[in-house]
Amino acid sequence: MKYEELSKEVSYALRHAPWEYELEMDEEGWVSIEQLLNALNTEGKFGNITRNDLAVMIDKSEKKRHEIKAGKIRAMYGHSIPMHIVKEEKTPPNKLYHGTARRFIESIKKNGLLPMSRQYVHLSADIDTAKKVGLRRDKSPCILEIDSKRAYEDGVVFYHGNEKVWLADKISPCYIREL
Ligand code: HQG
Repeated sequence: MKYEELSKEVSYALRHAPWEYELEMDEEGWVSIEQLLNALNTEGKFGNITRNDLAVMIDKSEKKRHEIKAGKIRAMYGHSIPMHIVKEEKTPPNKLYHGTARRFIESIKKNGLLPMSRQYVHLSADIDTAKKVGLRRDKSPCILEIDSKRAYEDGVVFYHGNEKVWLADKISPCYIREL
């Protein structure tokens, strides 16, 4: 089983295009595993996938992107679908980080961090994770430090993605420092 490819397709379905797979998604992003398996197995690209394959896919992944509960599966972050996905509000750690490309810095310093094509701004719990995120777009990425404690005290809402990923609606330039 090609778990990495499967994970990419599941992310695509759950983050960006549930309608292409005829999935009914609730407001927290959960869909029925049965519906997802039906769609994937009708497509047939991965052979006959089982519930266990999805569990192994999650287990083998280097990032915790999906979770399974009570016959349902969801993406933990990354959504771009029009329907708003409700995330759990949570007190952030004092500092969070964001890795990005050098070419975006001028705009970020002026406009702050914006969700762009996703529903939330994605922040990293540590510098190493932020660096990996930034490397997707630039071989020498910039790391931004977010004063999440002060932002939170000022009323900015943070949401939990997974143990490494935090979400926010928008981060104003006054909370951002380039490392
Ligand atoms: C940038 C991956 C100009 C922002 C990762 C980023 C993450 C601005 C890009 C998750 C801007 C959006 C999300 C502004 C933000 N002006 N550029 N005002 N505000 N940007 O992919 O955070 O592997 O939507 O810096 O690891 O890179 O898929 O967000 O470069 O956790 O599981 O606009 O996706 O996870 O890019 O990545 P993205 P991201 P997975």
